[in-house]
Amino acid sequence: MANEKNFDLTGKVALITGASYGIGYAIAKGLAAAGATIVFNDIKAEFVERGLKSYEADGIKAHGYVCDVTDEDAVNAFVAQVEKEVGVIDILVNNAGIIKRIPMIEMTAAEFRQVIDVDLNAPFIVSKAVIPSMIKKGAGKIINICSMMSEFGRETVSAYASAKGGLKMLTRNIASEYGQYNIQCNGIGPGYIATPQTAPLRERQPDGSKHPFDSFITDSKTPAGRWGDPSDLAGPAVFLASTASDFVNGQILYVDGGIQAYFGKQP
Ligand code: NAP
Ligand code: GCO
Repeated sequence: MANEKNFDLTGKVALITGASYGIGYAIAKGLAAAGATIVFNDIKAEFVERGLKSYEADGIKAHGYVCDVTDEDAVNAFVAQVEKEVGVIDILVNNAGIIKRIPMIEMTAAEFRQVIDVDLNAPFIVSKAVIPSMIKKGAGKIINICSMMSEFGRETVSAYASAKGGLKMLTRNIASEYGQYNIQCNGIGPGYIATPQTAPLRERQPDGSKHPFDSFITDSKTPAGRWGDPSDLAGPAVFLASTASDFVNGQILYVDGGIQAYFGKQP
């Protein structure tokens, strides 16, 4: 049936930013399994190469490019190149991100700006670059990778929380402004996921015991009692990339093992 809504992404081109490993890679793998053609970028050539090898090993023919998502001219040239070499981007996942864990009064304005640049300005830049072709095509899906910090604060992450809170509102605004063109923009808010970004929070202590933050996440904050695996994000991403979610717009889907629902382990 022509109007049937489903999870099939056959024939769709998906760009996942910063997807040579980590959450982006797992989301790309999920989208590929649903039929999408995968395009990804990374800021460093060596990581694009490494990513291409991983995709190949997983039986996925991905297209990898070097591009810094904070550089507007580079992003515009990159999107034009993808449209020419692979096709119009049907699905954009704004995944590339950084974090700096520094107490706010010790953080420089330059460090704060750098986080805002990658985690908030870049999703604006990349979305802006793909939306015109989505409008022409009459459909498009944008998924912004938000965070627990889109809702909560915590010590040392002022820049990250400001950026991810802003990204939630950029998500709602893209939905509001471009929903009329059949473009859906939603967010995924991962809980604490085991990737290189969070590795410092799971480092073993000199005496071999668990990092206190690791215990905090598994024993006090997450009803599931574990860290998330990047693969936990694949299904939600397929949903938000597919026609199954055509009437879902401007939402943040928290994939967090229950953190957002929970007051914390009672003493
Ligand atoms: P990660 O392991 O650090 O991977 C981030 C990726 O983004 C890397 O491939 C990195 O490339 C790339 N990147 C950084 N700056 C870039 C730039 N300017 N241009 C292009 N690529 C760039 O992080 P992750 O844990 O997979 O996180 C992915 C996303 O999910 C981020 O937005 C993060 O904030 C968000 N998130 C993570 C968690 C978690 O618990 N892990 C939870 C919630 C949200 P290089 O390696 O070359 O620097
Ligand atoms: C932190 C984390 C964050 C989280 C994530 C939660 O220091 O609080 O590293 O990056 O992992 O964003 O959703």
